Amino acid sequence: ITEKEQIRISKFLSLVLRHQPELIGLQLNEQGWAHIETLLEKSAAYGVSFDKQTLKYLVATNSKKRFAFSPDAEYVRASQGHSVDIELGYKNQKPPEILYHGTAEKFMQSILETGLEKCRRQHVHLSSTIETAIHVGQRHGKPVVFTVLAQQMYANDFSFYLSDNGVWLTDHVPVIYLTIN
Ligand code: HQG
Repeated sequence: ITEKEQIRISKFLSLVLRHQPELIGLQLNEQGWAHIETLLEKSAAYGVSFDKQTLKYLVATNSKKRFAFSPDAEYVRASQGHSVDIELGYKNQKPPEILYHGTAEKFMQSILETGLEKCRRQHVHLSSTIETAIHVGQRHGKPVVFTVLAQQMYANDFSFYLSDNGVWLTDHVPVIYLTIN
């Protein structure tokens, strides 16, 4: 399998496991899991063919570990990044003192007015390092990084979740907890 093909299938998996399962007639369960055999069948019928071996390889080698298998290895899901309404089931836990959010300069003004919103996704995504935040921000334009006073938020009863692939998630970050890095 070529690298180009790997990227194509990974992007397709992000699309159907995070945003549009209905595109191929796939159903995710309440925790976002897709039955692997069904996923393979429906993908092939849609014109994106890959076997279980390839799926295992992609899940294992994915640069951001975006996908995970269920303990019984019958199901696969995206570990974060969803726009579809599912319940990932991560436990609320105490975050590090500081987390970072990378975004683009063009969103700065709006963020300083309303805080960080989840927009199309199910959560606001936060990074534990500035480097990662810069990468996330670059996807949208000239990057800027906000520092989030995560532990202060937690002390004030905001919930934080750590995804299986190390991304911190929360529902909303009010402006008072934000500074520009
Ligand atoms: C911005 C990638 C205006 C927010 C990454 C972001 C991440 C506001 C954009 C994951 C705003 C939404 C998520 C406000 C937030 N006004 N703009 N009040 N509040 N925004 O893509 O965090 O590669 O939905 O700053 O690594 O960029 O896909 O979120 O720029 O983990 O696996 O609205 O996606 O992972 O953009 O990225 P996104 P994100 P993957």
